[in-house]
Amino acid sequence: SSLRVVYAFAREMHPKTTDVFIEYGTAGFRTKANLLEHVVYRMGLLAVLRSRCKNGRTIGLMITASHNLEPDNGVKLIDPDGEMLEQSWEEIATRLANVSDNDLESTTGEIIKQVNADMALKASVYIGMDTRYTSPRLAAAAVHGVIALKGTPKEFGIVTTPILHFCVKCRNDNTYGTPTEEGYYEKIVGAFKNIRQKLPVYGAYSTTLHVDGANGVGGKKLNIIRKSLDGELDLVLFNLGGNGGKLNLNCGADFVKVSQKPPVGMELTPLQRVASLDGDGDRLVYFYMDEDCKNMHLLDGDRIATLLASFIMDQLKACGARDLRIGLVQTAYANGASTRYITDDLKIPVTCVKTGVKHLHHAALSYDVGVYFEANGHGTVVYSDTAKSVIRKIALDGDAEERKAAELLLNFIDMTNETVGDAISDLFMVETVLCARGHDARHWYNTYKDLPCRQLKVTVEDRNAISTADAERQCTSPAGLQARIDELSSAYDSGRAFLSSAYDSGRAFVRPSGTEDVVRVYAEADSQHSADKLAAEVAQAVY
Ligand code: 16G
Ligand code: ZN
Repeated sequence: SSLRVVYAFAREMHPKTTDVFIEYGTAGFRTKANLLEHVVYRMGLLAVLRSRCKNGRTIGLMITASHNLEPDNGVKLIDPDGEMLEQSWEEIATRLANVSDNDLESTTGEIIKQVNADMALKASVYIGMDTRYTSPRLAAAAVHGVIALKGTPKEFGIVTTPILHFCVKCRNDNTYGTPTEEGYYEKIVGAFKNIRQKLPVYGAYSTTLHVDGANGVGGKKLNIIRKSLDGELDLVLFNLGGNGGKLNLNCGADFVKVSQKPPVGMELTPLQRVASLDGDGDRLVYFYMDEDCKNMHLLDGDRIATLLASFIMDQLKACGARDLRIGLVQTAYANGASTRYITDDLKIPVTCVKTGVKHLHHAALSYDVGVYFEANGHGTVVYSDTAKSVIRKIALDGDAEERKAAELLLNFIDMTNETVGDAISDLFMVETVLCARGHDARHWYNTYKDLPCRQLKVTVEDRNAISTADAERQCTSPAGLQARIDELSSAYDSGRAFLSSAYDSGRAFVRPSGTEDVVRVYAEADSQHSADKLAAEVAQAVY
């Protein structure tokens, strides 16, 4: 049959050259780029099957390894509404990626039966890639995979991961926008400019923003956007990939968050607000240097979440939409001080879920307005249909003040990439809130004080010997480990006197990484010394 030819072609063009087992993890497949060609080809095949299972709706395929260094690469699939691939398909993806070339044909046949894909249907796959030098070759392998099963590929070239998510969503739901990079700018940047034209610049807010582009795709896109901002925001861009700057190397959101150091390749100015993106533009953190440029103050995902949630809540009050339920979603990595601030001061309910964007996104959908962020800077806001229609109605029938707040909210919603965390969209949201409040980075930083914390990683024989429950806050195996963690933690002070719950010891947890062969340890206490010590003790207990 013609499929025979397809599989023979795969063997020739994208042969499996390694026996190393590879798994579709929290963020798709990710490893050294030279081990990925057959995997990406097969994901091209799988994307076609997924599209057919979704009645021919468009599926996304993104080539990126996000914040990893240049030699790595990866691939992940995007479902029709712009969300991550449904979990039950991760196993299928893993199976297809690991079969031998000889078994590829029969395994594909079995999968077609298993998922009940109607091979007579059309299939459409949107393909994007980041700036890595290995990406074009992998994107070509994806295209071959899609064509092999008679799907229609459309290549977007170099785009941020969130731009591709946005385009997939728009292609399947044309009320969301136009499925092109230009359509994305039109909607997101257009909404930002609409708001800013109505907001006076006042107080401590300055329109100058420095940006660390991580030498990746996000900075490049901001450079395109910069020219159309009409002075509403003065972007000064660094780490755009020129001058020998290496992707994510000592720069970018992950480096800044984990090392708590400013990125290389930037001119550091005292008190200047800086936004740091990751390599594929789906994470954002801010920071500023103190007066003498010695200490860095980090404004991470927890800070962005609290800033956005408090602002949106104020606007909901101002437009009289009191029945809409706003909620915030975090993971165990959220700083305890942020959780305390949200529950006790903002009085917004918080849900804690497992690490990984899909878990946060899913939990956020249960609110009318769901704000979700990982501490590492990945997050966004999602709005229910009810929320959107209530706000639209107020924008028409409210009194003058209510209409004004509702109109601002409608623009704010348009500025949001609701499909996934998006550094560019988040950056415009943060700038809107700071401008509306006349605040600089110091005001923002002083809303609450972070608890000292420490992260460590431990290499063990088998990281999967560790299992967790309660959103990774409890360790259920090996036996006795949780009791030991409790015992160690209770020797420290929390430093965070909750109004709502009487938490008074230090806090620590362990979990197996979903992206590296390590166990991660997190500890938090009332001083840096205590946090460091607790983390070291827990790491010892794991080892
Ligand atoms: C992936 C996840 C990210 C998570 C990280 C944790 C997505 C798109 N990305 O990068 O959300 O924070 O993994 O890594 O889900 P870890 O399991 O190695 O700690
Ligand atoms: Zn990323």
